[in-house]
Amino acid sequence: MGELLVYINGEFVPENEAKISVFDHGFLYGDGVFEGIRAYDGKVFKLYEHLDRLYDCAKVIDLEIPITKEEFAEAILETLRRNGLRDAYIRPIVTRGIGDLGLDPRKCSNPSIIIISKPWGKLYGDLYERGLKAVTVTIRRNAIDALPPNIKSLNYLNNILAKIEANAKGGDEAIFLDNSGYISEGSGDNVFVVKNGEITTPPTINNLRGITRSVVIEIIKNLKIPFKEANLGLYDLYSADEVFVTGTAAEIAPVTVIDGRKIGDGKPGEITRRLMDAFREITKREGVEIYK
Ligand code: PXG
Repeated sequence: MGELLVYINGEFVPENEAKISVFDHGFLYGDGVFEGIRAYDGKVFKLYEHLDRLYDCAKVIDLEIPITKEEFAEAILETLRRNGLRDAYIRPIVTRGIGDLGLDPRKCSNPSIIIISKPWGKLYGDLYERGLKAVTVTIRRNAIDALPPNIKSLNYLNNILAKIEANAKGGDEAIFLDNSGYISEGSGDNVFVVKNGEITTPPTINNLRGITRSVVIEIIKNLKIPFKEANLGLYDLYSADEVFVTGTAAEIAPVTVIDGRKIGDGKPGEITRRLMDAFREITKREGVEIYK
């Protein structure tokens, strides 16, 4: 396969020529929104759910995406076709566009639309079998009244600071608390806790409304496993029988150590495994066909 093509504002450009202006406010200020989507075996998983979130996030930052959702979906599918991809990671990005060096978004008249796609396998390699070591981090998740964590914006510095701290502490993933001390989420995934057969995850006021989170909640309900959304604290994390994280990149990943404490017996739990199996089945079965 030759060089992959990147969609930029309606054109397909080879990767090494895929460039954006230094005056784009996405670059200058992290002013824009993005998505991370996966395709499994020729089908894009939850394509319209990701596009709904992208358009909602754009609305929240008062950015009008200049093409329709249907056109965006087609642009994603066409990007995958031109690259001959069946299993892929897809990164749609919409920035405020080119403006001047001031931060006033009214100076930006044309949002930039970019779609990158790559072949991509498992995020955490053999950690799906062994489990992740997670660490809680000192840096708090963006306050909901400062930069709502529900916005999947190009400004990921909060998440990157968490990742830096996790790396320094030898963790595979960071777990954020919010300013009240409640569990928020991972640097790029949502957090679930299993205790006495019941699964709990925090409500989505202090974390991203993960698409994988929604899929996992549906699986939990179909399997008739007791479930609730509730605020969680450090106590609930450390004393859990099982903990796992969910995300497009991570899929479902067991967490077996948090801050040096073994979770349950220190091995990926039974319920987590059942959910991982069910999730794999759904991603095989469902999705928008790329090559019709
Ligand atoms: N929280 C945050 C902060 C995220 O960035 C999730 C939760 C999970 O959401 P989804 O909709 O994916 O279930 C995310 C998503 C990466 C990468 O390269 C990270 C995400 C998505 C795609 C790639 O690490 N995070």
